[in-house]
Amino acid sequence: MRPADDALIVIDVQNDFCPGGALAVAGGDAIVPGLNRMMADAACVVLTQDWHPANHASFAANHPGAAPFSLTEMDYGPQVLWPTHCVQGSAGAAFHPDLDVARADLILRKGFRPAIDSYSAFFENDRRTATGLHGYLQDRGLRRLVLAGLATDYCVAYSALDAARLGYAVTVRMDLCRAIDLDGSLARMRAEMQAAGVILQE
Ligand code: VGL
Ligand code: ZN
Repeated sequence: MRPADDALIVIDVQNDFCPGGALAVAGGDAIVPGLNRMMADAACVVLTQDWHPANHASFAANHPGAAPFSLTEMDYGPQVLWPTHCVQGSAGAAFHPDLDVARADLILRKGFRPAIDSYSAFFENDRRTATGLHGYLQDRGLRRLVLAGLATDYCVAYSALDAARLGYAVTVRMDLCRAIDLDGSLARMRAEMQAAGVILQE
């Protein structure tokens, strides 16, 4: 058994991030059996779900002439424009069918405000608008976090960096993550996580 103050945060294991999905991450589905085994032992399990309205500002389709995976400038800084993905209530936004969703204590949805993206499970991309997860974990007295899921270099890394900044002891199970790796993003985010004191468990 894990110590009672450990929480497992499973990031965005949704159909659109798995092979065949709208923003497929190579091997995204391969981590599901390992995640299910980890969840079985965890003192607390939180699942996050990317959950965008159709008019979401992170979708290239909502920026006439913009190509998917190009960069734009938002009020809060640079933002990648993604293929339309994880639209609220769609099949792509559903969890991978083999993920043991019944084991979750909390399902946290993020990215539902049309004008702002939310990679991190803690703060939206302005780094100030809170999702409420910190309050939940604090109320339960959970100080040590294990993170896994999709994608390593976006939602997992941003969550890990925010968690470290908030004072949690953070481990990322790299073997139970898969990356998008856009323009060197994986190497960059690995380095940022290490510099922030996040333990990367290969
Ligand atoms: C994610 C890009 C856009 C992720 C979510 O889950 O890593 N990446 N939305
Ligand atoms: Zn998204």
